Amino acid sequence: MSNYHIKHLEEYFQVYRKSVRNPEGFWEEVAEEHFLWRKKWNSVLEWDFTKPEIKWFDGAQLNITENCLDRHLNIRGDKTAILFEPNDPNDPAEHITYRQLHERVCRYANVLKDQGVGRGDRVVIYLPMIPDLAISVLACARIGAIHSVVFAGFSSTALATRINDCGAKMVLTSDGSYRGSKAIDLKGIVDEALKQCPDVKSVLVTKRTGSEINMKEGRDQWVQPLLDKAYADCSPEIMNSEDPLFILYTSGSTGRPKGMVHTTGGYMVYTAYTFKNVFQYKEEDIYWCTADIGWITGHSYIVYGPLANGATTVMFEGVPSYPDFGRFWEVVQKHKVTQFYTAPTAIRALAKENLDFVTKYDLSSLKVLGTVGEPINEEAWHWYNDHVGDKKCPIVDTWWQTETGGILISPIPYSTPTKPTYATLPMPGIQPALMDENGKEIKGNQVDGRLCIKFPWPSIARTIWGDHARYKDTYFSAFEGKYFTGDGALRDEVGYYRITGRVDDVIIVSGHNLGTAPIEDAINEHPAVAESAIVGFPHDIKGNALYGYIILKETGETRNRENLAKEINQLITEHIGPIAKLDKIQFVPGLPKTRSGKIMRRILRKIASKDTSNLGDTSTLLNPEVVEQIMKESL
Ligand code: 6R9
Repeated sequence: MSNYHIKHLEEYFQVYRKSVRNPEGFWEEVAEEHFLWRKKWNSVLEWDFTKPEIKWFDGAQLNITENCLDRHLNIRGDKTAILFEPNDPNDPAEHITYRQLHERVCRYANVLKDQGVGRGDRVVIYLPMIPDLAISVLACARIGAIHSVVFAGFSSTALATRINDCGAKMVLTSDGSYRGSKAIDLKGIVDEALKQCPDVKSVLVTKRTGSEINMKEGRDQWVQPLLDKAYADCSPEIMNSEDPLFILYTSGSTGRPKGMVHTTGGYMVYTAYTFKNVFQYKEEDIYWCTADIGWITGHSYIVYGPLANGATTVMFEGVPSYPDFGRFWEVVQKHKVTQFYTAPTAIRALAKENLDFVTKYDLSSLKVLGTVGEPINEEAWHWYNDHVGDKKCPIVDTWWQTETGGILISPIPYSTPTKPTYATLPMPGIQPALMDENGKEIKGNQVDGRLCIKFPWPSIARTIWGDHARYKDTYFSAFEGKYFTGDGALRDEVGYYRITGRVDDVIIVSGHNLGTAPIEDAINEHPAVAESAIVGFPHDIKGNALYGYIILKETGETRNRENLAKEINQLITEHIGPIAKLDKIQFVPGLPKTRSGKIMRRILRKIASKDTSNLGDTSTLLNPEVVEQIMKESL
């Protein structure tokens, strides 16, 4: 029996049991049979969640791009690796074969080397969803540089914070980017950010929109002429299994983003393994994940997982609503997509539109549908199942995180019977536990609690860049000896998991994780603002939207409220990006606080969701009169 490809439920249970009984033996077999190592490991796993320290395949040597590119050249060199579908449907799609991708990555890698980038150096990539994004990611990996992709929708301040946090000396970007009918001045945002980043010595620019931009003498260069001159082969840097592959930032409960560090060997093994099984990937498939490579989903399931399996992975530059709401389905029909992986927020937005946008296309190529990023509501699940999958395609509701590197809980198509809103069963090697508030594990079924993982898996993040104490504090301190996910979950009568949402101060808006603290920090910069608190409230399309409670300084009290609200959202756009704008702003005289001075967000959440019949335990509330007034004036 091969552990690598699960084909039915019985086999899943067998493999799962084996993976839990002997995790090291299990992952060793997978790693040995399916990957190219330059040197074998000394030990499969060393771990200690109290330090915390986790090492997979320690002592092994490899280059992940050899696994994603070189080893495919003889068997599938002329197969499409990346199928690029541009923003404008009238522009031709680009089929980049494995051979071409190999060459382009090598050229890009040589350019980076010429610019003085080497092993262990950090490179920030701020590019839209164009081939150079995937190519430059792989080029970094080729030479052992650590990539840190920053989603190209982030503001200049957010970009600067990330560049400085990881100490990058080089930034890769483009002149501009397309978003539906709009062109965005990306280079302008980079220029603005770099005013705060004195260490950045060089910026390479890909031409995309052809718009006028500034090129700073001695710092900025167009990348194409350099690529044209570069040598088309670049031997891979031989990396250790535990060398960092990339840093990817995620929000936390304080203002500073957390640079999650992923390493090489374990990440490769786990993302490839889960890609194969969760999408039941077969050689002739055309797989499409609509995420941006700026998020973990894009790293693991557009780039590394698919390419490690020799798959054809679609890279889509556009948006679901341009030129109209049929765009996704037009692309599925055009490229005969077999696996389609998207976010609940996109499904909800499309489900709201006329069904003709879906029915007019032939979606019969589809075999598996996936969702990720937030809990999917039942209505959206059924719409996806009925109208996109024609009730024939299993839906994989995949639960995982930036920190986990790969999918941890998900059905396996044609094996696990699906159940709407349930991520169902753990992947092989994943040992979930539900914990109560006192730190005790809740055994048995039909229970709910805080979701932890008891045992390491190969793609768990190893640390937070530059702040191991915070890594320990955030993930390994709440429940001793366990990784705490920050999510709540329930386990039903057959042991299926349903993720109920975050239990911390992170709000997921349209699939983007937003920490409340950085948004509040941005608002509090406004000279008229004394204090603020942000909570989420249910929103039909975005899943959650943001509701801001804002206390004005006395000097601000006389200002026009509408203008103030606009200025506040402007500040948020500048500091974080437009995704973090507040849908509702209520100016309040005070905030509900505990006697120890903590804002009682629970109460604010209830008011924002118009669910005030029972505010729960208010015995520690210091100022009930404020709550009365906030309720009276709520929006
Ligand atoms: C991959 C990704 C992680 C948080 C996670 C959880 C939520 C992700 C989910 C889901 C319910 C799913 N989440 N997938 N909630 N069902 N299938 O999204 O990573 O951006 O780090 O977000 O997203 O709350 O903790 P990331």
